[in-house]
Amino acid sequence: MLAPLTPDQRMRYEEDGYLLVSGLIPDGMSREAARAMWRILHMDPCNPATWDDPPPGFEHAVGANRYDLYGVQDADVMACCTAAFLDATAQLLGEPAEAVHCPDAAQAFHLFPVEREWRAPAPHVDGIPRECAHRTFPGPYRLTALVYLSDVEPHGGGTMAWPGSHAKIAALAASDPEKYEYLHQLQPDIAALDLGEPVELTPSRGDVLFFRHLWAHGGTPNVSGTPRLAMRWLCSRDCCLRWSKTDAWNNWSP
Ligand SMILES: O=C(O)CCC(=O)C(=O)O
Repeated sequence: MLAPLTPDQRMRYEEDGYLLVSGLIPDGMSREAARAMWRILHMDPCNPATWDDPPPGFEHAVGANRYDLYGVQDADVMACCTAAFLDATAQLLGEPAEAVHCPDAAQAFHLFPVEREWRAPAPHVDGIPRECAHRTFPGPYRLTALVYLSDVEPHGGGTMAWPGSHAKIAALAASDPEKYEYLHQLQPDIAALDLGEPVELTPSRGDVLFFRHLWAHGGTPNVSGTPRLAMRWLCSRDCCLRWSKTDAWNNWSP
């Protein structure tokens, strides 16, 4: 086991509910993964005129100008799932490295520029769609990760983070287990909690954001001139069925 995280990083993950690990994906690997994403998008990173053509296979959320594609298995993208990444995952879970299995695909989710005023998003936790009927405890996942594949400047689509929110949200859920049996029942009452001041993350290419179940976060509008490229891992194995995403893919849930 490489044990890439320091005791201080592990402590911050426990306290804050998330950890942004700078440069966890080596520079050359994240560069090739970003190139692969542009190939898959059929767009030229240097030519904004190509950013308006709908890329094949992607879902497009018009308001956020966000493009999603499930099941990316390009070799340069999958190479970002390094031994160090898996070992960092194991460290945060407090488990031996062998306990963490590899994902077998990625979900690309890229935030393209929008022309509007930047506004902070409302906090949410993951796993809330009503149709998924995920129970609040133990939840569909223990830890998940976002991998950034571009450098993000302020108001350029960096994820909004609420440090320590997981503990406050868990306390709310535990205060009335019947009322908050399912995550979709808990989500509406999160807005009324005092979660403290959020932090707008400004990650760089190759950074990884790890976060735990019930940690509040939000996607922000990208009002910069540069697309924000990112991905999270998917898995087709039965062990990840508890956080199913599409017919073919589950969210990777180590
Ligand atoms: O795009 C982001 O930065 C955050 C995405 C998000 O909120 C989510 O995946 O639940």
